[in-house]
Amino acid sequence: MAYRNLLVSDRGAVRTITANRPDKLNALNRETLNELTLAFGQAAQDDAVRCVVLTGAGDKAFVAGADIAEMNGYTPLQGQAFSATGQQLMSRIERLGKPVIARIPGYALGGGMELAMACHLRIASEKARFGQPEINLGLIPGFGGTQRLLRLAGRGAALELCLLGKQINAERAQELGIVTQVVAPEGLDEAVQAVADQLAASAPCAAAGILDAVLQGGETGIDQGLSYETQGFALCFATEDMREGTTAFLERRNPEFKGR
Ligand code: CO8
Repeated sequence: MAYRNLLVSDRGAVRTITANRPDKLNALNRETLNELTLAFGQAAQDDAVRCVVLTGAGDKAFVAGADIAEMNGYTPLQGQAFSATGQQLMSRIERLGKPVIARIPGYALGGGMELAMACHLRIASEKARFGQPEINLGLIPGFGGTQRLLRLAGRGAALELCLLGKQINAERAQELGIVTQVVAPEGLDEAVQAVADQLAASAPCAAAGILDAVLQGGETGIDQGLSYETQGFALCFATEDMREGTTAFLERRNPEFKGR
């Protein structure tokens, strides 16, 4: 499928989706949000895709936020619809059932930081900058930022970043638990590729079970969360991959997971 604002490519079982508006620092307009929703829907349905990398074109930005020029003319109802579309996209990514890595070369601001936080792992260049600057525009985060930042980094960091609207560097973002790994700009692709390859080679049922237990189970009480874990654990016993993983351990060899 051809997109106007995205690039999509496959390398083995790793699909890379790139927001491709570099002249606007990959800002999310309505069309880009809709295309991302379609692209993630396709990635979810394609069994050959085991891991998704989400990034932005160029080395200056991951995504510098929602498109401010487009939002400037919105009515409240359009703002509500835009927020709902964005939140649906973020939930679709978070609940994809396959690991999603955000590759962050530069700015991840506002809706861009929210997009990165909807991914499961975040690998950033030392040059990356993070922030929720919506308050400087008379806005609040509208793509789930208040909730995901709270869960990732706690109430203190969520209030500090959202109320002060300031930017933080990648090192600080890592200290706060927002970023998984920080690397030199020239090492970003190699680092992302290594993690993506590892995830793509893992057992999909196990990866899906972990995502489900942590993300869905984690939003419930401890008993229900543990029940999510038990269900996911039990389901693995129905897979060839679980037999392969345990047999490979006993035979002292590396497992070869087939996604069955
Ligand atoms: N929207 C639209 N255009 C943008 C955006 C954006 N968020 N960010 C950058 N651009 C454009 C600039 O307008 C400029 O375009 P042009 O060349 O046509 O003038 C181009 O990208 C390059 O940007 P700059 O010249 O500003 O580059 P600098 O290196 O000088 O600065 C910054 C880089 C610091 C990243 C700066 O561009 C900036 O501050 N951008 C805005 C960051 C921001 O405030 N993001 C939050 C937006 S609000 C949001 O995301 C809310 C999400 C929830 C929405 C809920 C819906 C209701």
